[in-house]
Amino acid sequence: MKEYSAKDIRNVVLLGATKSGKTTLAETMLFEGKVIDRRGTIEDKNTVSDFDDLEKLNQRSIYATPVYAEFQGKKINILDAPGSDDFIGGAYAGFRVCENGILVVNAQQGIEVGTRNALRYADQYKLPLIVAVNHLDGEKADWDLAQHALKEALGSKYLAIQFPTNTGVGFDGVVDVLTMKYNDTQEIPAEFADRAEEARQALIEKVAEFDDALMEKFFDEGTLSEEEILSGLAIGIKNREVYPVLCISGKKDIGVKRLLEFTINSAVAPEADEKAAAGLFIYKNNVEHHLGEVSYFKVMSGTVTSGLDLENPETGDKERLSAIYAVAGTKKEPVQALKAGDFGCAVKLKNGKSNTTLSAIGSGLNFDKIQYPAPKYRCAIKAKVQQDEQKLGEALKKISAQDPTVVVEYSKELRQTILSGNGEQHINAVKWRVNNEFGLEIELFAPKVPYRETITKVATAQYRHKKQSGGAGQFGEVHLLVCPAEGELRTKFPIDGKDTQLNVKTSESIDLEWGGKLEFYNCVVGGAIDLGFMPAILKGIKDRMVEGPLTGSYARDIRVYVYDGKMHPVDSKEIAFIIAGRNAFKEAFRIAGPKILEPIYNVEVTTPGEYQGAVMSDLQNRRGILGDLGSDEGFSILRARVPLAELYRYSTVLSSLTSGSASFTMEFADYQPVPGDIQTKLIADYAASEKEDE
Ligand SMILES: Nc1nc2c(ncn2[C@@H]2O[C@H](COP(=O)(O)OP(=O)(O)O)[C@@H](O)[C@H]2O)c(=O)[nH]1
Ligand SMILES: [Mg+2]
Repeated sequence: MKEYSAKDIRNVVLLGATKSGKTTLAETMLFEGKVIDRRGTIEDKNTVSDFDDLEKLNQRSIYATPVYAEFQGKKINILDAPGSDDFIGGAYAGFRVCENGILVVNAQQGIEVGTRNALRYADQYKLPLIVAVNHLDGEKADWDLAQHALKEALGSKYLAIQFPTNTGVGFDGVVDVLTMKYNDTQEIPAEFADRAEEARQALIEKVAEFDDALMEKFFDEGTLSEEEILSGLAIGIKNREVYPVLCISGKKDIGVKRLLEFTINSAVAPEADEKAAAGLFIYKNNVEHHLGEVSYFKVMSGTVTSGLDLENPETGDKERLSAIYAVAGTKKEPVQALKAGDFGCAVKLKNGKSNTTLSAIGSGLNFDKIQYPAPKYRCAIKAKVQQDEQKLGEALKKISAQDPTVVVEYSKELRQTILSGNGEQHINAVKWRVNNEFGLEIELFAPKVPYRETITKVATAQYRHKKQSGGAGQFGEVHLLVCPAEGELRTKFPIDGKDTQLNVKTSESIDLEWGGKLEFYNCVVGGAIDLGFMPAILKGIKDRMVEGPLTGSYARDIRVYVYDGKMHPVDSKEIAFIIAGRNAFKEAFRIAGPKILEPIYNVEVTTPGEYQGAVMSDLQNRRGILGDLGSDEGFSILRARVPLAELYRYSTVLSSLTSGSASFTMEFADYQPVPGDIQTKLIADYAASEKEDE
């Protein structure tokens, strides 16, 4: 392969709804770009792009796969991104490393949810777009309908470059009003001449708007030359003022060559300096048959050559690129050099994980990372057989290093491993990989909720620990009072029926690791307990707060006053006061109006207006408290405070409620008491599970 400079490179990410034909288009582009000499199909499971076992099994893209085409002396790097929100991580890589998007629209479906999502992402990531209306050969292809829907969705950015002369199974003609040719090289048939002329005029008027000089010329002469149209178009595309629309059938290889040519002429080239210090950014990492670990990168700066020594600027680790390749899916061609702006891969790197920079030693170059969306789906995971737990941990670590949208963490509090991802299908894909690639059987289930416990009233309790075992005995007695840790410090309480003034001798306020606090006051008079035993009593209380008396959850926001007790001159030891402190606390807690608190999340749902009612009532059924309602370009934005306990599988439910057209975010807000009936049930469940453990 020849070496390409940035001006001869175009990087595009294919976007669009699932099944709009992105992978098929990539295959045809490869074919037209002479990278392959035979086209595979989704049905035959032999496309260059969907080569992963899981992709073949599902007959759809799950990961972003880079391919390329060489055409008219230029190179187009194409990232075939998955269309569904469950696998959106791959598209995020595309937004980071591609200067352009090609939005594939299915003419049999019109504007789909996935199309709208892609348009939203393009806005968010300021990605210039070219629109390819595909499936024009499909039985149900309807150009008028597709065109109408596109005009509505793209608004003033809509700009027709082509129109089909027929659609459906016999589709075989495209008029191009930029080249003024029919099917690339032929004269436009007479019957379409007027329509072509009209569309060309609209095109010229539109592109004149993008540049003052062109506008002047257009006013003077009433037209623009081919070259001027192209230059205006390039400006409009780059500034995202226009989304040019072209017509294709990826499957029948109609219009694809012209789409490549259009991309070369009009899409944005990477801006990068091949003479600067070398630096590359790894946007994807994968384990592949026969190769091992493959790191896919974009050269961000300078020229990357095989044998080059680089470093990871974050760790200082050195890394030699023993070989580099140009990649088209499974096809990897060794090359000597790749220049700034180009795509490639390397194998078996030590620092080869996704989202890593490797740059010239000492250059300090470190490129912005891909900012993945926060996970939307959480579940607990465990190995079916206990002995596999360690292997499972290693497998998950590998999977999440390749796919950073898979997040794995062990929760000490819940004693569960929590697996999070973009959606239920995403998590199921992880399950499949763990099963098939690592040979482990696993179970996925609802994660426990991190409840908290606290008290609402004042209560006192005392406990005497006494043990006579042969020689030395154990003795400790603690009297204490508990109350909620809120408001001013109170020192006067009714104790045993009389008003008692407590004298605080020493105090300690502890910020608990799990949130909230414990305040501890020593108010013992007359040396009833030695000062030296106070830490033991405190330890006993803290131990009990780790496993709250109601449900075994962390306790928080409690004041404890130790106001009396007893010692024994010989048998009083630390252990005795730990036990006495723990039990006195438990007893007092039990009668102090204990409450279970649950985590509440701020949930924000963005949904097409038509589903607003359904989404709202579903949130209410989840005990959600609705907040203010907003709107944004036809979408409703609903905000609600919802208990975490009610949010398991929410992404799946929301998706089915709205045909996949809504998105949401969730963020921890605070802890609130659970309703009485739920508290009763949680306490009963905990008591039952404790019995089981005995
Ligand atoms: N009739 C027709 N079918 C197509 C076309 N492009 C793709 N398909 C079919 O549509 C389905 C989805 O295609 P695929 O390339 O996997 O879509 P992707 O999900 O966007 O990558 C497959 O069955 C393809 O054979 C096309 O231009 N015309
Ligand atoms: Mg695909």
